[in-house]
Amino acid sequence: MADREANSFCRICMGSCGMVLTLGEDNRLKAIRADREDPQTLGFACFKGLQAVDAHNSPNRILRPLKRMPDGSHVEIPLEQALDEIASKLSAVRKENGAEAIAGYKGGGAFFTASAAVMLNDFLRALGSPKTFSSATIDQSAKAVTAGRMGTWGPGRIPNDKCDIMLLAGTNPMVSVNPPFDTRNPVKRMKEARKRGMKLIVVDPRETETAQFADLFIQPLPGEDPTLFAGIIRAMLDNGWYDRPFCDAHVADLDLLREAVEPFTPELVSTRADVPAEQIIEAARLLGGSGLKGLAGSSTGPDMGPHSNLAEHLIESLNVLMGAFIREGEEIPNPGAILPRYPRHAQVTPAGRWWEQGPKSRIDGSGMLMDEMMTGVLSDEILMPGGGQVRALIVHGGNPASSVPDQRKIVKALRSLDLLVCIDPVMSVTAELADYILPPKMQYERPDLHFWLYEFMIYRDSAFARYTPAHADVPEQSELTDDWYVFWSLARRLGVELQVNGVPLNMEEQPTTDDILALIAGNCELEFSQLQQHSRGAVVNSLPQYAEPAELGWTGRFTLMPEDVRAELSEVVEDIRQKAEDGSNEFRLAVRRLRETFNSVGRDLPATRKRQPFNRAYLNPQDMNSRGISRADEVVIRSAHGEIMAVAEPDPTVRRRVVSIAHGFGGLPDSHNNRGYYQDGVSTNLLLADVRRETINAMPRMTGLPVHVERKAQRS
Ligand SMILES: Nc1nc2c(c(=O)[nH]1)N[C@H]1C(S)=C(S)[C@@H](COP(=O)(O)OP(=O)(O)OC[C@H]3O[C@@H](n4cnc5c(=O)[nH]c(N)nc54)[C@H](O)[C@@H]3O)O[C@H]1N2
Ligand SMILES: Nc1nc2c(c(=O)[nH]1)N[C@H]1C(S)=C(S)[C@@H](COP(=O)(O)OP(=O)(O)OC[C@H]3O[C@@H](n4cnc5c(=O)[nH]c(N)nc54)[C@H](O)[C@@H]3O)O[C@H]1N2
Ligand code: SF4
Ligand SMILES: [Mo]
Repeated sequence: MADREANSFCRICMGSCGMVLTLGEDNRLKAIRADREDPQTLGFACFKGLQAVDAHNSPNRILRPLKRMPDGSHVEIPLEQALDEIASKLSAVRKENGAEAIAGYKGGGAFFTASAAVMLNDFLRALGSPKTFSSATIDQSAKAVTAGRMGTWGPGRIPNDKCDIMLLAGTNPMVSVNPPFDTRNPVKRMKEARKRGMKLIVVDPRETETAQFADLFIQPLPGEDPTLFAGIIRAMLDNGWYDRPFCDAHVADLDLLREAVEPFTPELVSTRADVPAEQIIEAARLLGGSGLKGLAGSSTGPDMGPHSNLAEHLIESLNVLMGAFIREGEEIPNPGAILPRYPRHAQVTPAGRWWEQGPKSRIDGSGMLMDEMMTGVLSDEILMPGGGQVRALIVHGGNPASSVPDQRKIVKALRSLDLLVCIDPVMSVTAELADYILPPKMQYERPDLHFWLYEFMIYRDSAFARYTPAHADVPEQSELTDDWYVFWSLARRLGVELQVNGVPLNMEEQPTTDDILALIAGNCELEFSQLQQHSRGAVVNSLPQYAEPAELGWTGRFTLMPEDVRAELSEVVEDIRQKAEDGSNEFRLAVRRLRETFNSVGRDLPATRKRQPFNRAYLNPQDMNSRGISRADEVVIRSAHGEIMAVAEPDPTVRRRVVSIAHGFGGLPDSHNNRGYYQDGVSTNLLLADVRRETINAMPRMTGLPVHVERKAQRS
């Protein structure tokens, strides 16, 4: 059999790039390229996605289930035996400590496996445990908090391609391929938007690849978003630069907002965030006073800093002030392909504060968001003795030992468990600690659907859906699992039933992955068998949907300054008062993504290692000069919590007093397996504490922290 080509799409990130695969005679992945004819991504693919051949054929890939021996080594065992043993341990934990002692954590690898994206939640719920944690709550869960405190607009925000102006804060979509900007070939979409005249404001401590397109580039100190955005809001309100009719009709408490932002004069904001005062006024004018329609969006920068929920709340308030929403009679761009359609009334659904109902964490009383508990308390949930203490953890496509702040603490917690199971294709730092590692099929070896959980964020202009069959065979001599099979077979062994999309699964006869995907796509207008025929995906429902008028007598309004938000803003005011002049020359840490890795994923691939052998500390060259630091020097970065060593790299795009360094690197701390910085890099989570968490989502502070940076003393 000669080589053959097949269409599929990448499932590493939200980009969902259309790909052309070459399968060899052995039907294994042999080559990959971006699909120029892909209707959505138009020939784009990034470095990470193009490493798929190496990833699938990697010598580092785990090919058979592993069990940890008392001496810490891992030995291969048959899958069914591993599942028997796991089931019996889970059963014992449940009997002894209750269902709540069983928890799960899921990460990117789980979210992007459509058939199993919510299986962990469903499995734990079936067992009677609310304890699903995920990477979402150490990411941008501030967005869910904001929706829950402010309220939401039924038909949604105006689409990107209708924006005359856009503000992007703390996001670099040209590299991260992440919302709020269009994820389908972002560079091309940005160039098109600029060509049709869209104005762009970028707020970032680094002059990013995205900032290079900006008309107005604001480069504040990291961690100052609440101050900066309070200042922009104040300038908008002061000058009447906002959509008054919209706000009169739909905002409950504009006066409270006005009052609360009063202290944030341009002068104060300028000093505190270290940006020119004129830029604050100019941003306010462009957003609200220029007659341009558009929106403000943010990502990890504001959502990981101090007072991240407040920062996000203020940024979203800009959208309300601009009235940046789809209005009555306008079309809903993607009303739902696999997610069900429902009527969209041009009205505000008031703040739901969902976390106030339902189970609460015994650690800090935080409730549930997005059907999950907060990862900020995961370490404590495991370490703190008492009723409900977590004793068993299933990690699905995640790497908490790498991704959770306070690395030493989470590693200590993971080590202390009675049972740790990892569903992961490689020996991640979390897998190193696991009692059982169950290696799954990799992306091109499994049938899949598009990232249906947030499909409207990817397929922005139509009800588009996409299916891919499994194109590549799994490696010879491997015993890999389908991710869902782990949950299905454990549920069966433990005598509980799983449901998919509300439909009970047959627990006697093993379903296929396609059976599960068909249930997930149960609401789709197009029959699943039809969807399977479209190798580049299809618009599955071309009936347009429009924003309907508000319901008669509807009274819901946005709340822009509820009491808890006001209290957080007062804390910021108090902070500023206490150190009125922040004249110290301390640095601040800034989160960032790298082109070549996806969090910890792909780090060990040969081409990646060549470009990013370890995570460099990017510093402004002037700061380096003034401290006698040269390129490739070792520097010590010290926070109030911890200290790491990294290699310095001059980068003029980084503003002064900032150290910009990526997470997702580093071996296990204090372990003999740790190969050291020059092999593995270092975890920035050694610098972060999991205390001083935000209220509601227990979000730790992950950017904008004060750190000290100095050249490492040379040993004589
Ligand atoms: N200090 C600091 N910490 C951070 C961040 C930060 O900016 N700074 N960012 C945070 C954010 S935004 C996030 S989202 C989290 C990421 O948190 P995680 O999702 O926990 O971390 P990843 O490193 O992305 O781990 C993904 C895991 O999935 C595995 N995997 C890859 N492909 C597959 C697959 O097909 N199937 C399965 N089952 N597994 C697969 C990978 O091998 C890897 O171990 O980190 C957070 N932590
Ligand atoms: N190549 C690549 N792509 C990825 C990932 C990856 O690891 N690599 N990770 C994926 C994941 S899990 C996520 S969540 C998304 C994240 O997507 P993005 O949020 O777009 O991630 P970044 O590219 O790091 O952009 C964050 C920006 O915030 C800036 N910043 C840092 N601190 C602050 C601050 O306090 N305030 C402000 N205003 N800005 C600040 C940084 O300089 C950086 O430019 O990316 C996804 N895509
Ligand atoms: S941007 Fe890169 S990693 Fe993301 S889907 Fe596209 S090719 Fe894959
Ligand atoms: Mo993320």
